[in-house]
Amino acid sequence: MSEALPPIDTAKFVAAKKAVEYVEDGMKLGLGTGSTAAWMVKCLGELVRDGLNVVGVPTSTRTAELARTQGIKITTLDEAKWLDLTIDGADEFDGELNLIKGGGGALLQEKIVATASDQMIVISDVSKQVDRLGAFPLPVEVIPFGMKITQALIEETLVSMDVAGQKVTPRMDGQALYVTDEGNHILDLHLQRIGNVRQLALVLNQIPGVVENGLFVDICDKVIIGHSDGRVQTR
Ligand code: ABF
Repeated sequence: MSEALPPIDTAKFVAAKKAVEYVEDGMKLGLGTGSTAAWMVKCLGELVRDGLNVVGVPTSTRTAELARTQGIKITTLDEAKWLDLTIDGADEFDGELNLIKGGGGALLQEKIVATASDQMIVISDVSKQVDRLGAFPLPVEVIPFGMKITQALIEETLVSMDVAGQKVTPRMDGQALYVTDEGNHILDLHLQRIGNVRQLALVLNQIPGVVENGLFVDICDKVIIGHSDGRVQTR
């Protein structure tokens, strides 16, 4: 299957294939969002068609649709109550397994689902591995009401924390503001480099209007890194 794929997809596929080896019969699973997570849902679908019994909680409408087409049973997080394992992609990960997520716009459900899981495995190609988070714009989900004020408060906060870069841009979907599955918008924080990830994650969430930020600190347990030559590393 991987031989016919473009190199980047081979890397994503082999990471996804390795990750589903951690899935056991009877597990309740968090199903991530994005192109890497989509490979995982497809790999999981194959296992389900071979008799594996699992139930999945999708982190977006996109993933829910894909899971359904793969024949994977899905439910809500409230129905599942707690999950054994979440497998998801990321936009960046560092040596301490802190993540930036939300480039795909699903960070809120992704963070709730990952936090409600015994274990979170991130699957990624090697390009997302960084020494320090921040080159990828940090997504922050905000409610539509007073969004410009929320943006100004975020900008002030970044200045006071002396975070590099500090450009904040509303995410667009064509001519319109991007709308998340929860009916919110996303501000992308162009920071270049985040010094204190833990502190920034806490401070951002204290700003009124901010629903959640895309920094995942102390949530990820393992990263499976796929390479375009088919090699897989685990951190
Ligand atoms: C989700 O999908 C997101 O948190 C992240 O933004 C994105 C990664 O997408 P891809 O796997 O397509 O690079 O995991």
